[in-house]
Amino acid sequence: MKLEDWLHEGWWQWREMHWESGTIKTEQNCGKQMCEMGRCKEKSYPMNLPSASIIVCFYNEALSALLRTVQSVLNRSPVNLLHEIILVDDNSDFTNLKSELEEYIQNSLPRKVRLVRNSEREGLIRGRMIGASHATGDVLVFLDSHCEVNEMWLQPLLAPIKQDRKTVVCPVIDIINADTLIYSSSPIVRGGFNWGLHFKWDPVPASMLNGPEGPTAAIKSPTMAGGLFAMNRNYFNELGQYDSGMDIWGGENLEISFRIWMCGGRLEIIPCSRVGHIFRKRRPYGSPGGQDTMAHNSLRLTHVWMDEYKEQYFALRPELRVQNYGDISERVQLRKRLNCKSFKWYLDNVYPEMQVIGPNEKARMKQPLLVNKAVKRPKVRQRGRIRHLQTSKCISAQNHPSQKAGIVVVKECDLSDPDQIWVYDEEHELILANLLCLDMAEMHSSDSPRLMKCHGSGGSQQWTLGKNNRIYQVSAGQCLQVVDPADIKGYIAMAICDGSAAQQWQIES
Ligand code: UD2
Ligand code: MN
Repeated sequence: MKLEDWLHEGWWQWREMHWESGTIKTEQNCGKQMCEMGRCKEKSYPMNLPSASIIVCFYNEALSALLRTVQSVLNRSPVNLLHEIILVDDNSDFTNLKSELEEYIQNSLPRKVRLVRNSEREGLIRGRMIGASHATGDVLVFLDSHCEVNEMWLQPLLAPIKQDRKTVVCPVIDIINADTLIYSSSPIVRGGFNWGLHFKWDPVPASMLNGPEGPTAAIKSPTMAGGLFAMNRNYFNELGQYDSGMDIWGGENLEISFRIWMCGGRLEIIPCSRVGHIFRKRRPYGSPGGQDTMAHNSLRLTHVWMDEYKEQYFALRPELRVQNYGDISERVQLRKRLNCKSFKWYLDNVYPEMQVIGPNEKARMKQPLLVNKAVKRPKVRQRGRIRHLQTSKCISAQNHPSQKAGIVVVKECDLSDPDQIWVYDEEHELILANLLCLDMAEMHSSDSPRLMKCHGSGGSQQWTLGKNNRIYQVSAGQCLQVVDPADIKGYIAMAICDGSAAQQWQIES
């Protein structure tokens, strides 16, 4: 498929998904606000926007994916705004990333594209800092090395930064399928996290989509996914770049998100800027010593930024209380010097949806919204068995539906068994046997969904039943699927939506 076909397919699919995500009330066939997304094309931007330095750090990336990233930026960014593209090779050992890449840049790409090589593996965090230190444009735009930027992607990112240098912006991250490399669009969601310090997607509060600009308005986001964002270069430096004590992969995205909000900036997702990213099923590389860098990096950010709320993390990861995380004094100094607000302030003002239970429960004012929700049960939309079309089996509790944290599996449908009856309600919850809610486990997105007490605040318990008979998990951005239709254990997991038979379900009332 040609680049242009991907693009158009992206726009259409995205409209459909937006419809389906259910965050928007629809009118007539197309849904007033969804149709209004076409208004992105009508938006105009100032001529004299700041110039952009694109930073792409890579380690053992497929040459084709790296070039798709670079080429799409060259093709789809106005020349006057594209100051340079800086590629940082994080000491890859793929042979075609050596002289072949150098020759390609030399012979086939404009001088704006530069290559910096790390003589040792630094990881993506220090790698980006190295890239940024070579940059001379007004704004830094970070991209992963397996992206395709869409048409008109850059101006919508630069305009809000021109208006306010302390605004940090992210495009909507569309999906490039890891097997077919086809580009398709994502619904509009925003960034959150859980107490395991994993990033997650949250639905956007309807009030944010209902302003005069409709769904094309910038959306305040508590966190960023990490890979794709734009930030004024001087502001990046003033705000302390990244924590250079963080290794290889993980955690830096929450760290910079907390830091931006707590130290006087703001973070937004810009619905009119769209960049595709290849979401891989697993990370194709490890860390040099095999260490869990996500835990190391999360520990550092916990100790610097989370105040007493670090107890939330340790309640889930007690073994990390005693783990060494290196010297953080410089980052603690930075927080003082920038006069940053408390983590409690962040939770109360930027992420009030975050639930605090256990250690810090009393310290924090309960959100009245959540209290109300718990009292009133939402209306039932559908009631019945959920059948997996391919195997003709039904979603059931692995053990008993009253067992908290028990997983669900598919079993033979039993029409006389009330324990296989689900309720789908107007809050998008799926409740089994009138007892517990289907919930995406807090810890790892690859875990099976579980039955948990209904909390009434969406997120991990919010599901939509949509096109291709799929069951879509809004915060994970993934679909429910049977792991192996031939396996009698009937395990269910979350996976990237691909419309396959393993992901098709039906509620039978
Ligand atoms: C997400 C982010 C990623 C980063 C990560 C947390 C998106 C789309 N991606 O994971 O940018 O914030 O969360 O840390 O939001 N790389 C190196 N050296 C290394 C390892 C990785 O240069 O030692 C490069 C890699 O080639 C890629 C980038 O860093 O270009 C991000 O790595 P990833 O794609 O494996 O991360 P991803 O998308 O799973
Ligand atoms: Mn990536």
